[in-house]
Amino acid sequence: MKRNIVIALATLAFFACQQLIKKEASKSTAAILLEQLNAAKGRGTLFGHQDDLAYGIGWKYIEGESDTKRTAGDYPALFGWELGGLELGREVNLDSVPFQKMRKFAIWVHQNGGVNTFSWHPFSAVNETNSSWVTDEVVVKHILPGGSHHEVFKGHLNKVAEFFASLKTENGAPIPFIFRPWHEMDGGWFWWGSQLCTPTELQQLFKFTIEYLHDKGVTNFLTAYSPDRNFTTEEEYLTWYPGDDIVDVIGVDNYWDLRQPDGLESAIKKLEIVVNYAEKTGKIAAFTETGLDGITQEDWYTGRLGAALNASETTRKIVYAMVWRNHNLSHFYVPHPEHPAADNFRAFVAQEHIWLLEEWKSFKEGL
Ligand code: BMA
Repeated sequence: MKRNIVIALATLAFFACQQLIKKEASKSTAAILLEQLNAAKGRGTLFGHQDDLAYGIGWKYIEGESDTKRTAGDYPALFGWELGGLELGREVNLDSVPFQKMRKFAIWVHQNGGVNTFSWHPFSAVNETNSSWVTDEVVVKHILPGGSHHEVFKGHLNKVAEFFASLKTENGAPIPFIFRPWHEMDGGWFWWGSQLCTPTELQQLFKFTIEYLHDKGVTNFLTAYSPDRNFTTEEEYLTWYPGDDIVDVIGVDNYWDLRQPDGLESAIKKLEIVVNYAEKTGKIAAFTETGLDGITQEDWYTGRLGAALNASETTRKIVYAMVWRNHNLSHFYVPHPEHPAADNFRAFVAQEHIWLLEEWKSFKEGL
């Protein structure tokens, strides 16, 4: 009798184990990425840079190059890429990065342990000559289901879906990434911004975008919500929020507060609102875009960004912080090695809680 019970229990344990193994095996790499980022919460913040591998100050498309690496000795842990122009079938994005190269960079990033995030500044589906920054014409209402340009917009999304579907390793495994559409909607500078659509319309657009990609079979990604700095309460922060079922990364873009002489407190408060909401909903929080163009304040990295990220136990739960691109000497966010802010940048990334690629990789190995 006893023996039978032991055999029955062992059999049960065996099947439970099999189920667990199966479940682990079927877990998407995006789900794994989410777990890893979640584990980083409170331990470290991944440093991110837009277009880091594509070009920098004085160079373009040199294999292995990176301004972050040139100045600080290692690549960023997170890499931002921009899709604007893809929706029109162009071969290069609005900052002249060929999508063929972007695909290769993104795959390299994944294979080398980094994280990819994509922004999208699409042209208007109502008038395809109008960039994201043309704000003299209503667009969102017309591209929603039932709108006059909904079909054109679906064509734009098809292009995005095709590109995302092509992000695969040699074995055909889809690589995970973070998608961050319709950002800074609380500002007035994009056609999906607060001057030209209502919160409900934006939420519908956001939801439609994500669900459409899912329906097209593009599912291996996390979705980030990132309004700009125009909020002082959680309720205001959530004005444009499309829902907990749509969003994985609770983000904020904020350049403004960190360039005001007395803006640090505001920036910290906003990061805390973001983290508190992420904590409440079991999601992760991120400083999705920031930076000081030209880094005109030498100690901006430790005195501003570092100070904000390290302000409290709450802000230390920000899992990544990304600065914008290094276009040229009049538009850049990571200092080149001889720049007056270079030492300070090195001091910033040397802080224990700020992670470049190698630190992120060794953290993951310890999980
Ligand atoms: C802006 C600037 C532009 C660029 C756009 C999209 O912040 O960097 O030069 O075209 O982002 O990447």
